Amino acid sequence: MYNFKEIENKWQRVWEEGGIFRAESTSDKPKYYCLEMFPYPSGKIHMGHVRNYTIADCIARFKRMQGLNVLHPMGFDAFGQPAENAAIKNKTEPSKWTHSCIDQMRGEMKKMGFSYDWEREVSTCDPEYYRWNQWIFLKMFEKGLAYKKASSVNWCPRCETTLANEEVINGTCWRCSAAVLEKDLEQWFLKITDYAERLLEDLKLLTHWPQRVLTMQENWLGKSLGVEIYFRLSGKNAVKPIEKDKEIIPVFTTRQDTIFGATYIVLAPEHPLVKKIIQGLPEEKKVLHLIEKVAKENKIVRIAADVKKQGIFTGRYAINPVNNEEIPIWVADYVLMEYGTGAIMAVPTHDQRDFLFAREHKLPMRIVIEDPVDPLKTPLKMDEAYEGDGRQINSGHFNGLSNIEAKEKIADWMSANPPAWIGPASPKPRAEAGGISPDKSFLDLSRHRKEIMGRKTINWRLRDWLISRQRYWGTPIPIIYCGQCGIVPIPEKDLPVVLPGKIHITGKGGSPLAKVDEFVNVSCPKCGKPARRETDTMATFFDSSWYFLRFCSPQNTESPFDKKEAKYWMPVDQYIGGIEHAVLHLLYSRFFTKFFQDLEMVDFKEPFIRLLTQGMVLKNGEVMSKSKGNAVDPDEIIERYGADTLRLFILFAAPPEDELEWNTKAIEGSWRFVNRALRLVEDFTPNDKKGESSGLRTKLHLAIKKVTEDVEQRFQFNTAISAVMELVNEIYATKEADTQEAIEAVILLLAPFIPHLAEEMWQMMGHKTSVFAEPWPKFDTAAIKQDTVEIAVQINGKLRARMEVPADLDDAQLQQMVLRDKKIAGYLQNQPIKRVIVVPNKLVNIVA
Ligand code: ANZ
Ligand code: ZN
Repeated sequence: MYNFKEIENKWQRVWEEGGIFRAESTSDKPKYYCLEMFPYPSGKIHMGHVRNYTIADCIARFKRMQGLNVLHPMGFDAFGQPAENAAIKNKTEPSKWTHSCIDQMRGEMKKMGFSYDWEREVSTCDPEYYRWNQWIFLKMFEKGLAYKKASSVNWCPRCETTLANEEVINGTCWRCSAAVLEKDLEQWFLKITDYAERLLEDLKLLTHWPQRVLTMQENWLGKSLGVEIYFRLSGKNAVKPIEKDKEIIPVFTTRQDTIFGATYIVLAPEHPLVKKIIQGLPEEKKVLHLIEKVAKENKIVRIAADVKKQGIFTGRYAINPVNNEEIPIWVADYVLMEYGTGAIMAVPTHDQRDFLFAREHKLPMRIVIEDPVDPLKTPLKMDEAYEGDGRQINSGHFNGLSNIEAKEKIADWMSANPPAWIGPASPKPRAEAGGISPDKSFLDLSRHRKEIMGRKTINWRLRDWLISRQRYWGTPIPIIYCGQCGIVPIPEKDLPVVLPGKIHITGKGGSPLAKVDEFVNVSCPKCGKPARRETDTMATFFDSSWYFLRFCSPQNTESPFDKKEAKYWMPVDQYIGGIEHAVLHLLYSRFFTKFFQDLEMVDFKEPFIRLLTQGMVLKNGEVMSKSKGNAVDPDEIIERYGADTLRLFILFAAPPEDELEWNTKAIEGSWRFVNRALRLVEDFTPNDKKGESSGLRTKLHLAIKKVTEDVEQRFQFNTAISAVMELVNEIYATKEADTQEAIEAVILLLAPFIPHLAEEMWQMMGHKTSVFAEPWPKFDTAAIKQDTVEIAVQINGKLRARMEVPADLDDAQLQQMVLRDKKIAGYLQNQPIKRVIVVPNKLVNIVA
């Protein structure tokens, strides 16, 4: 039973006083930047944090011992809504509450003995931090990347704030789970879509990121190669004429191979054409009613696969440019205005959503891609759409081609040829079926769509990033509205725009800042006349999109970060955090990095070279969490066993990327091992058992090799620790020389895992300097080589085989090994064995 409290306290003090984790860019050692995702300061740290930071700390300490110049910083992602909720509940100011949470969390991290360079700590709610958010925003504004637009946004009625698409989970708010609505508001956006191509392309550089994160990023960007096809509004049923240039309806499709199977068109309810084409028709009222209804529905819900689609016929028709076919125009909620052109051609036979919709509304269908498995089907016999590949049928001169080939051919044909209502390169309009007007004058009004059926386009799923929040506890957006000058950016010299204190937060009725007159009323920086400040604050994801750069020069007062320092430390060599940030935080950080690259503030493309996403901590198979009531408080474990035992347990229980099941017994096991290792040192007397040695030395060097490789190549801490455990057993079991070398190696090998006790043991062995100033032990290849020997195997005195076997096996082990060998068994052919003669490390003779 060792006094972990005293020991851990002592070493934490020594580390702090010695400043041994201070990172300096002047070193000539190679740098290593180890970073974990900085936390929201909710107050206490939970087991998920402990796991995340223990993994990172182990890596940082290991790399330091390997001779690298390590930067391992920590800070706090300190803006955000919980501080406002706490303010309402406890009548404390958000800043007070946040700072006390930060103090508490920092204290808990120190108790865990994490090797942070605390001199670099940053908090995003510090004006010296968020002034640079404002600076970055202004740079983006200057480059046209920050802009304001009225838009229909996701609105959480409970939090009374807008949400980014990413913050809507299954139609509900990610924070409070209320059903999300739509609302029209003037909002600030960042034009991340300008970077879509680079964000996609550079995923190729991220060869040390988990594949699933790369896939999630790729899907989020959602690049689609397709064709914009120009349908034409038919005059049929028209009551009022519309502007000529509105007569073309572009639709976006990725399946131009199915163009001959389009049997109707669907416009998004928000499509500007809808209200125009229905004017005066009997359908008008019903259509308007649907538009109104859908406007209130959340978009993510609208397109969900398991939600029933609503739609209605407009009374009007469109003409397919490839065959002059007149098909009905519908309005339905499953088409969104934000994607593509806000209009689709529906192919019910080859698109499942269209299929269900067409069945429901008895719309016609036509098969145009033949299912090779079931070629004779008619649409009536289909029970679902055929979305696979096959030969083109019912597709004019493309019949017989594979659809994959046809996709290319059709795209090329469409972009080079006029629509069917003009006729192939014929200057003379010909009479056409279906009462279609031969009037072509409209074509001149839409020049880019002139005289072609369609053209290839690219569509992205990625939308611009909505950063406005109607919240208090965030970075004020540095903009002033002047009646005369319009939108005026705040001059750089006036930054930061500081949040006013003493504010009354109610959680209701929009932005709290809008109610603070002294904040709102300013004079225009341009003309000096009375003007108003923007009262929205920035989404907190803005804050965390560049903090890793701030850590390179946290006190810099000239710019967000010092260029030279960033050049030295960045990119982050190892980033560690939760999979929940796989899309947003990582995408935004990548976007900011590319923006800084364009400003020539950094000279690399990607911020994080390697990414490790640690697994969840579970208890009884469920994710440990306060709300589930199954959380184990790290503090309690530290009280009872000390931080080292907790660290060892966390690292030993599972590989970092796997889930970790909490196990009280296993903690006991770690506790026992820690004590057992300590006893080894306590019992050691310097000059016992000198002499030439053998087995232990080999095992020692094998262990060094295993631990080094497991940690370095795969972060397999669990197998590394178990190798040290075996080595400790060996030392206990061996009564020979080399124990000093072995014990000291054990201490060094354990140092990244149980740093406090390792220091203590190192001192007990008579050393005066920190164990973390020691180089990581190197293995001796010669010592390992001795580990195997070649033996001869004879049967009845005749040499039958030579075998490589571990050295120093005892007779029984050696005999067993030889008899199990396939080749030997082949010679023996089940003959009864009379006797086996063993000469250790040399020979086995079988008498059969
Ligand atoms: C005809 C078609 C036939 C389609 C077929 C699919 C299969 P991605 O890959 O996501 O880009 N689409 C286009 N714009 C839309 C909108 N605003 N709202 C809802 N759906 C829209 O998907 C492209 C496909 O999504 C397009 O290709 C279109 O349906 C639909 F057998 O066009 B397709
Ligand atoms: Zn002005």
